[in-house]
Amino acid sequence: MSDKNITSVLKETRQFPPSAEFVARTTVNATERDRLAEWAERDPDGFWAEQAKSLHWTKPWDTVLDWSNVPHAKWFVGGQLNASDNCLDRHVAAGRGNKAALVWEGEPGDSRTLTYQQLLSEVCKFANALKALGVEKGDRITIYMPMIPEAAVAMLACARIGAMHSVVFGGFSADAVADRNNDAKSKLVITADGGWRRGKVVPLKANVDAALEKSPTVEKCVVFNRCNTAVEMKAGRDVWWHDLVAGASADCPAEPMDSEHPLFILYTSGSTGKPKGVLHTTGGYLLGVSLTHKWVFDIKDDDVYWCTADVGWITGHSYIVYGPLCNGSTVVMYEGAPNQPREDRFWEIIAKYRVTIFYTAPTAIRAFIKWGDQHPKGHDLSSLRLLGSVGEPINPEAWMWYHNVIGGGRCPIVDTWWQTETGAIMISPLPGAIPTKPGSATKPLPGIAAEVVDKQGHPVPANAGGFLVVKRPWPSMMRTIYGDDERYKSTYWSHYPNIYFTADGARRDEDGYIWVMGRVDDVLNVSGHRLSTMEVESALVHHPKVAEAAVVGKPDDLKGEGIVCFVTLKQGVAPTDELKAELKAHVVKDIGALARPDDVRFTDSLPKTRSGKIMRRFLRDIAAGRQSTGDATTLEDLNVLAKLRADDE
Ligand code: 6R9
Repeated sequence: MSDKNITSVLKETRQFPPSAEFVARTTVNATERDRLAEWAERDPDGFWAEQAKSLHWTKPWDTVLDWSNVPHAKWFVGGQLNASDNCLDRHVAAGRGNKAALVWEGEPGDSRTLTYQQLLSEVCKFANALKALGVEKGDRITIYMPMIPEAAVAMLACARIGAMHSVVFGGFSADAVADRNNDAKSKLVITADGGWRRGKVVPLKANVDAALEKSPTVEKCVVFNRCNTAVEMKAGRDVWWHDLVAGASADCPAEPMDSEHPLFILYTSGSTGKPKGVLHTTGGYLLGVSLTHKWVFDIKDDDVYWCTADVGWITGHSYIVYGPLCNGSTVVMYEGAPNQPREDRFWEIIAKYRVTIFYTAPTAIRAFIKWGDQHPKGHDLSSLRLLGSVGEPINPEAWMWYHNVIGGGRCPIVDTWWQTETGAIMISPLPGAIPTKPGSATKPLPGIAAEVVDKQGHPVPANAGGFLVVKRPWPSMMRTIYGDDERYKSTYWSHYPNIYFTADGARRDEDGYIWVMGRVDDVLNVSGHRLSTMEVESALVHHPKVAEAAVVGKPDDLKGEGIVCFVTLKQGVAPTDELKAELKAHVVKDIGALARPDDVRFTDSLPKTRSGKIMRRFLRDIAAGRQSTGDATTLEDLNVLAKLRADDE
């Protein structure tokens, strides 16, 4: 844990109960919520067993939870199911094949709708194509795609045959793709020539070409033609998606998988070292995402649901693909940027498709506020009935703007707290069951034993700060870090015995509402994306002119946190502005554009403790332009601090 103080300065007293009209239609009202929460507390296994009946199992389970090998949970042991069958075949078999599954809009304005029947047939063809390429159950497949329906098709095709997908966000660099290929020992990469972003084509295939120079385990690469750009196709390795599926049969029965069969790996940043491959398995994950999607979004058959995340993040996995499709919902998917061609693109999409549920991130909301109310006000947003937020704490003022300007004062807001590791939403309002408070994710969902505790693991008194933990296993929890059980144990389970450590600080108010305050480790939250200060430091130190680097976050009105790098140079290297630009570009090449430093500052030395640890607390204060309040008695050389401050002036 870092030295960040967990103190909360938020004092927010406004409350917003759902309207009587919303409550009248809701799936889980206050009474039902209390009943579920009480049941889950009294009899967790019985509660989860009953919920799991909502999935289609080809073989029933024998044991609900096996927690004998802590912290590696096994859920619904002995049961078999297939995620792709649950997301597709089941709805088609129930006569809902003609319902729209994906309503997609490309950035240039092209659009496509795939019904459940059509999506099933695309998935089957592609699954057969993967089999023809030699993909087998248990193989790892990297997916590096733009936001097009084929990204979902590729994921579901893997699930259908039991291959584990590892989706890499399209904004990551070639080096980042190679690292993930190598860690997972991927056999195949699925990509596109490119994808549209802000009117330009992101060269995905060219990045893959560079990555594959350093990815010895990858044998084949499938390329979808999205943008009609010229790409190099390496003979014997690269194949076009359209050639593969042209001859493929649309008949590919979903293979029953054990409940604990791995469904996917998703890499995320931790406080140390390289990104971790968070592993999720089939039964528990699918239950977690479908149940929370149903409860939190109060989903009805006629809803048009839009989550603006990218499938490269967990939010895209759980709330664009698996959760909503498992519930048979109509999902809007958009390829590009929110300000292309103009700043009203999202509102145009909501009006065009009559979106009823809209789920986005605080960083996007802050950008909308900056762009001005005229953009949403120029469109008919009356179809909206529920709004969601995810990725970072939402500032109360951004919440109020979202509520008034986008929600017209009538839509409940679900502020959903969860993580890549938790798989599904953990703390959130059930919109028809609880009054919301701007900035609070309210209470843990029924079945989720989240608490705020002190360093010893004791619950803290009302309004005191503490660490957010989860005291009981839950079905969609991660099972391990791929290939590194030890790191899984030490990262999440070594702070408190048998208790999951989230690395977030929080407080619980006098009504039992939880206010998440952000990370207590060295993980930054830049525009809702997780980045480790260590990763950025490693990238910098990797540059031949850099001796040492310390990276901290600083408050940023739009991005939440900006990246500030304190760099000491090797002897004889001149600290020039050109070098600053070069170092920023170097980080982008190593990790991706999402990690571009906002500020590089050269310094002769970094503030350290006597044992040589960099004192980030001071650097954070300097980066934010604050006076340090903390204790500097352990600082090795107080002059360093004075000098860094002087440099700042
Ligand atoms: C889903 C997702 C997880 C971290 C998490 C926390 C922050 C996410 C939040 C929130 C406050 C919310 N976070 N949702 N903080 N309120 N509603 O974002 O997963 O990318 O793994 O990030 O994001 O700090 O620990 P992931």
